[in-house]
Formats: sequence, structure tokens, C-alpha cells
Amino acid sequence: MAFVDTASIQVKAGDGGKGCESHYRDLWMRYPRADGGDGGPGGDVIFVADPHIQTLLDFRFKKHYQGERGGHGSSKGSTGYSGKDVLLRVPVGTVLWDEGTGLLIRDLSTAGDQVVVAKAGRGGVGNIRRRTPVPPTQGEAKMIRLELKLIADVGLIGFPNAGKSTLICAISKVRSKIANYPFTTKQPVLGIVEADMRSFIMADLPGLIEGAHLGKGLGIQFLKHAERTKILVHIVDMGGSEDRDPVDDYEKITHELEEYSDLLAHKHKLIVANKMDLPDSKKNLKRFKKKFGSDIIAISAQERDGLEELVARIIELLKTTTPTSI
Ligand SMILES: Nc1nc2c(ncn2[C@@H]2O[C@H](COP(=O)(O)OP(=O)(O)OP(=O)(O)O)[C@@H](O)[C@H]2O)c(=O)[nH]1
Ligand SMILES: [Mg+2]
Repeated sequence: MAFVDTASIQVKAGDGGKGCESHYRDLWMRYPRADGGDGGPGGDVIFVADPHIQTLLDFRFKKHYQGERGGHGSSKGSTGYSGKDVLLRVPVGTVLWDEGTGLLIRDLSTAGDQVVVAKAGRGGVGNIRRRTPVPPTQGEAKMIRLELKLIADVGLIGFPNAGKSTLICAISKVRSKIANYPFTTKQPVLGIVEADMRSFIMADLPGLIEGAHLGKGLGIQFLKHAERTKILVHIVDMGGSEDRDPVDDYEKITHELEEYSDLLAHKHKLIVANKMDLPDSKKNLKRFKKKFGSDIIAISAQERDGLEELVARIIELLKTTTPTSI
């Protein structure tokens, strides 16, 4: 998907400083005394998940990161200084991979999560502690791949052909395939909707059908995706195209969400009545409102009617919604 942000970088932790080999002697001493101090440890390379960072853009420009080398030991038993760590701040949700081994290092899924990806070298031991100084070790070097899956703020759900793709195409720059047959959309498509100096990410999800929670249609995989969004926008074909009954459609999808998980059942939702340009839509909407209340936004995605109000309502709802799951 186009919205996976990635970057590859090279990291190298700081080497340890050398242990010192030195001897002290003065006029009154018969034998010199060993007084070489230890080298200091190098600096680690550490990743931390920071909620104030949104993208991996910085890592596209700067590709090498190096922890500081530890200071060398010196005479009079002085230990070298510790090299400074490199702290790399990444967005929450960044997944780190070791490119050399192909193994997962860590999924930094919670703000404040930290992981040392390259361990610093130890300082060498000076001759004050050992007859022959022990050499320092080197800091680890690795190629790290960073991956960030952008999570949509809003998920579009509804029966196939309800007009989800038509809507996302009308309010964002994304092009999602529109056609008058079920399951036109087979993969989630993410688009950025901008209005009022604000923006949010909307996901056009494949249509749901009865039994989706059991894996029917393209169901389960995308219900999982819907779980990660902040709010859901439920699109109902109010025109009742192809002899569908909007009330029945709405109840079926709601049932699927409830069966799938509590999280989906209780997620904030906006109900959108689409295809209000079709002849039966007004009559259907009246019946629909009697059953499910009047807080329903009526639009025609095709005629681009009512879209401003819908976007404004989404923005307003996003302001007051804290994510239930990330
Ligand atoms: N009359 C009318 N037709 C619409 C409207 N919105 C969408 N359609 C038509 O409904 C059909 C299905 O639209 P899509 O946007 O592909 O529907 P979808 O919900 O994305 O369908 P899937 O991807 O299969 O789940 C297309 O022929 C659209 O032109 C509308 O507001 N009015
Ligand atoms: Mg579609």
C-alpha cells in the first residue's frame, strides 16, 4: 500500500575507549607502579517511540547514525568518559527490522517504547587492574529497516456497491476503482481528506456481506483493519438499488460488526445515507430514521451533494474521539 512509510539506515554504536598502560614512578620508588585507567564504554544506538513525530521523513535524508566512542583511560588511574548514546525518535507504530538477518527487532507500538538496536563496545581495561591491558570491544554495526504503517482515522464500511469508493474519490485525491458490481474494491485504499486547515486519513475498505465475521466475502481481514481506525463511517445505499432494503442492509452490517468484536461494535460511527439522488431514497430515509433515529447524514456521493457537511462532521467527531485501539 502506498501509505507504508519506510526507510533504511545504518547504525553503529560507539567503540569502547582504550585502557591505558602507564607506570608511575618517582625518585623514592624502587619499582614503578601501574596506574593506567580503564577506557570508557561507547554510546548505544537507541530508538524511542515519540507521539510527536508523524513520519519517517528525517531518515530518508540522514542515513548514518553513530554512537560516540568512549574516552581512553589515562594515567593516574583515570577512567575514560562514557560515549554519548544516539537517541533516534520515531513515530509510534514504527516496526524495526534487522536487514542483515531479516529478523524483527521490535514493534514500537506504544509511546515511550525504547529499544537498543546497537550495543556499544566495552571500554578496555587499564593496567591498574590487570597486568596486561585488555583491549576495548567494538560497538555493534547494523543496517536497520524502519516501517511505519499509517493508520486511517476513518474507515468506510458498508455493503458492496453502497458507494464507498465513489465517496472517497469525491473528497480526496485518491483514485479508488468504482464500478457497479460487488467487491470492486479488493484492498484498502487510503486517501487524505483535507478541509478547514485540517486533514485526516480515510480508508476505503472492501464491502462487507452477511457472514463477513466468519470470513465470507473479503470480510475478516478488513474488519481487522477497521478495528485500527478511530471512527467508522457506515455508508448505506438509501436508493435501495438492486432491490435492496436499506434498513435490512444496515442491520446486517451492524450485526456483523457486533459478532466480530466488541471493539468494532462500540466504535464511534456516523451513519451516511448515500444515493439520495435516486427516486426511492427520500421515502426510504424517512422509514430508516424512524427506526434508527435522525442523526443520519444524507448525501449523494455521485452528485457531490452533502459532502461538505459530512467532512465537517467527521472532523468534529475526530476531535473528540480518542483512539480505542492502535
Ligand atoms: N445514483 C447514485 N449512484 C451512486 C452513488 N454513489 C455511488 N454510486 C454508484 O454505485 C455503484 C457502486 O459504487 P462504488 O463506489 O464502486 O461502491 P463501493 O461501495 O465502493 O463498492 P465495493 O467496492 O464493491 O464494496 C457505482 O456504479 C457508482 O457509480 C450516488 O450517490 N448516486
Ligand atoms: Mg469500492
